[in-house]
Amino acid sequence: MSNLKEKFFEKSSKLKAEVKSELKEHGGKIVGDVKLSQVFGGMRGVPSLVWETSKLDSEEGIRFRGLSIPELRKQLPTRDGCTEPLPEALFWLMLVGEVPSQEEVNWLSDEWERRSAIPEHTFKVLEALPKDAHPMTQFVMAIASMNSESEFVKRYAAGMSKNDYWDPTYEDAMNLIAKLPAVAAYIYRRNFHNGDHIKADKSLDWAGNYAHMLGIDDPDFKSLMRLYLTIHADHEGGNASAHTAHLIGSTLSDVYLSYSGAMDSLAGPLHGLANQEVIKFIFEMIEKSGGDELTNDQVKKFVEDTLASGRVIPGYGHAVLRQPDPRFTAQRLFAEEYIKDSNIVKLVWQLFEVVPPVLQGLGKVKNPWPNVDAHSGAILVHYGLKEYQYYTVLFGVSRALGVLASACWSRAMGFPLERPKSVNTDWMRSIIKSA
Ligand code: HAX
Repeated sequence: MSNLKEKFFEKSSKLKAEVKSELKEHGGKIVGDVKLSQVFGGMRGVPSLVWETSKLDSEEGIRFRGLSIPELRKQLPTRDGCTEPLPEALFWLMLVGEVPSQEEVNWLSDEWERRSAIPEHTFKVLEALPKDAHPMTQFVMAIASMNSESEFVKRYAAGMSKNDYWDPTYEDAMNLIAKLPAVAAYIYRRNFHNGDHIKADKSLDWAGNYAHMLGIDDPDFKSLMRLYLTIHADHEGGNASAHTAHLIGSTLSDVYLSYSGAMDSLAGPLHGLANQEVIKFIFEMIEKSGGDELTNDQVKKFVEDTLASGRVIPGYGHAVLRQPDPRFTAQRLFAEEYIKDSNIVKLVWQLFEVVPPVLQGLGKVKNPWPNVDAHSGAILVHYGLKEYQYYTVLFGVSRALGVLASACWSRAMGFPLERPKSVNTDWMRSIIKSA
């Protein structure tokens, strides 16, 4: 057994036993009230999921096993002279709660490379789809098609003890993460580069190799990919994609199917598709305003016109956060350091000045600040990745790290089938009457 798998088994068995005895004694403790507005309001703030890998604070933003994004950038191992953290290191941290050594991270890069082969039929599935099928549709179908490889499915069919569920889930999670960059790069090159595919460079790390297979070998773009795939990896369990994976996984569906479902959720414009919507919005602003060097007044006018037409400002607002998203800030710092002169990046910064007061002025938006999706597109455009329909796939490659580390925890802890109570409007009226 590898060091990582052994550590995970040791830590999860210990926690499972502790939680079992704590729940036996304290399981009846009341943890809060639920308001009618929460029942009708997308369950905001209702504690109902356990997620070990990261925790979101509305003011401070995301922490991965207690570490903020600036702390990750300082503490996680790096490579090839690049100062950005390696996503491998974040996965290790999320899975076992320890910052890995350089040697451990190098082992994980090699391990994922060893597991990265994609079944032939997955390419056939992709080739059967029209070229203009949205990249997220292709990504979802490719991931689902690889469930033929699931160790969990094979061992469940052979008759596996509940106590062993964690083991093939770990194997499936590691295999799926390893395969995602090549699948995602295949979709990009198929759609936007006439199917001119690029072979993996086995000497590279997970993110560096993804950049290489996309066809952008600029070392700064590799650095961006390491940062991008790290900061998008997890955002606790209640966000739509993570929650979808958890719900599907709770039926004992394997991680290929549950992660494919998660990607269906990520593909919505209120969630991960917002990164494509932001850059579309910026391109539209440039076109309508007659250039990419605009005054703040011109930017404001475009923002107000968008709101007046009944649309939201993409990249702004959040269901939990109440401050600028630290993932936005991390990308801004990256752009300040690496990109000296880009009008499109400047427009992102102008929007940051203009949008919050306009949204505050509406008097209903709970968070007027930028979220993760407000910045990413402008940086990608700078490095030549202009095909914004593809952006959510990049997000989806990253999100696997947190969601699949969590899937391992859910299996190891033996979390049950998810089954919340639904109600109807008659119930609502009876509650109002009785109150
Ligand atoms: N522009 C205009 N109006 C906005 C807004 C925005 N960016 N954000 C919120 N509002 C509006 C809502 O539409 C809602 O209006 P109604 O009452 O008329 O329906 C009102 O303000 C209250 O909404 P809220 O409570 O502040 O926000 P929610 O928790 O309901 O929604 C969203 C959170 C992220 C969906 C929302 O802010 C939004 O639509 N933002 C734009 C899309 C976006 O950037 N999504 C990406 C979010 C991050 C993410 O998941 N990335 O993957």
